[in-house]
Amino acid sequence: FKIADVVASSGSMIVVSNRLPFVLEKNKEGNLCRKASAGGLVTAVAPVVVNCKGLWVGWPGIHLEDPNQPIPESDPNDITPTAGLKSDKVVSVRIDPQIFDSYYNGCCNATFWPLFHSMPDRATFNGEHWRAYITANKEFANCTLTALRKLKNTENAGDVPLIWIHDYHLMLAANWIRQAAEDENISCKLGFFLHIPFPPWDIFRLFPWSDEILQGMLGCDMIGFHITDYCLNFVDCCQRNLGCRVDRKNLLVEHGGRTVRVRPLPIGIPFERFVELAEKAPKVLSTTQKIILGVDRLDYTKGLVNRLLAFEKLLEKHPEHKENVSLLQIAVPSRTDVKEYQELKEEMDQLVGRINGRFTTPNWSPIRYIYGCVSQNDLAAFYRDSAVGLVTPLRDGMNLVAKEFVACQINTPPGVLIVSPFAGAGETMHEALICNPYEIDGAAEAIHRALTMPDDERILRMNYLRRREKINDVNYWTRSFLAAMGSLITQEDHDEIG
Ligand code: ADQ
Repeated sequence: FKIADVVASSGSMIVVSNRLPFVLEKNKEGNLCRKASAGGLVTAVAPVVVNCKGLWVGWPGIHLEDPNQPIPESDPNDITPTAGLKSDKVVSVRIDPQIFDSYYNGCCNATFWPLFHSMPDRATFNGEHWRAYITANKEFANCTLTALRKLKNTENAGDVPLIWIHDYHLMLAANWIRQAAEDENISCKLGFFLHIPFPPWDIFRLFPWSDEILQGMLGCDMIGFHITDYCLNFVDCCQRNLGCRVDRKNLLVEHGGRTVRVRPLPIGIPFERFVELAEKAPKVLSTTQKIILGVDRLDYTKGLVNRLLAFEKLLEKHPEHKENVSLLQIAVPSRTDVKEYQELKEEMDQLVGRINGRFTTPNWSPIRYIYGCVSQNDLAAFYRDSAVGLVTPLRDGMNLVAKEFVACQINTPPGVLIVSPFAGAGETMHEALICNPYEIDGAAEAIHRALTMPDDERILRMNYLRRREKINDVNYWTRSFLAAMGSLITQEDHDEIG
């Protein structure tokens, strides 16, 4: 088949994620309405769900008082990919607010997030949070089973539906879905994708209920991670925790009489959309200085403190950059009700103040710090007009900012990407400058090298980076997932069926 022609999943599809692809809000009149999400994942997956008349199971972003309250249809002016997702294709999961808090803020964000990013000292281990995680996952599994039964009784009845579960919030659901579906004689294929790293065994086993996590995930037929390292970590944990027979070369795990496939499926971005944005976006930076750009959620995994220290070191060691470069750091507020995130914000505010206080002259400030969201247009203009893209997480599943920066480099000469080896993107974007964010001197030197890189080297590196991301875009990722599940259908097949 021609991979570019693939349009849909061969059967119907149920996507399960913590959040629905839109959130519900109350408007001024007190009526519920949808607010679209613009993330790459939604852009890529929503059209496939719409095309194959599939369903999306997730939490709607607010705790609805009336459990029977219907989901509103999309606004007629909505042009986002989720607009085609009719309300009867959306299954909204309702969870008791207290349980939800322990599940989401507790187990997901205070335990799995730091642990899976190999930062065990930041992780809390709490039995109540774990029990809430089990309860929430059961609820997601029950809602998915309801959706599955619904599909069985519709026009798609002959299909083997594909259930695609996303991320660390839902690592237990697959096994329960599989068991209940088998009991009721409903066929389905189960796939899982983890958007964050899967840690090495020595870290993973710190979680007191780690066996249950593996058993939950092994309910799937196929499990996808961004890169091979995470796949190998997972396979290793299955062998050492559960004693499974494994095949490291072919990434297979035997469990409960079944063979589960494990696959590296590095996520991409909607490349052409970012190119278009970069072509159209008006200039927002009016400056003669070269801009070094950082764009991140304000999260301790993103290495923001180390980045500011590296920039300070650059100005110390290479004073010729003073008044000629500025660091533009955009930090998106994230998990603002969690203490650690509030402390990080404090630390950033102080550090920015200290460095600016130290170096600012009447005509120049070294750091411009935006704490907030920016529009997609402005984001594309920032990416396009920066000389250096600085992506230096301490640990990151993939990192889409690195890819979006590259897509927007349409000017000649282009900018230079610096990326941490501890991000999935560092594994795949070989022509970027690689910099270890833990070593401040080395990171400062990497920035200096980027700022002084000859044009022909910039062009060569960026050409290769752009070519790879253009081919391996987010649609390619979705198709690769469907292919790995054996659920791929080409344009030709589609026409025949149609
Ligand atoms: P995140 O940790 O959220 O994702 P990342 O991959 O960098 O991290 O994605 C952030 C997204 O937010 C980007 O698409 C970016 O454009 C957007 N964004 C950032 N700042 C913004 C701003 N100020 N205004 C508007 N938009 C902004 C998790 C994992 C990653 C993995 C992704 C996808 O942690 O490692 O790459 O999922 O699998």
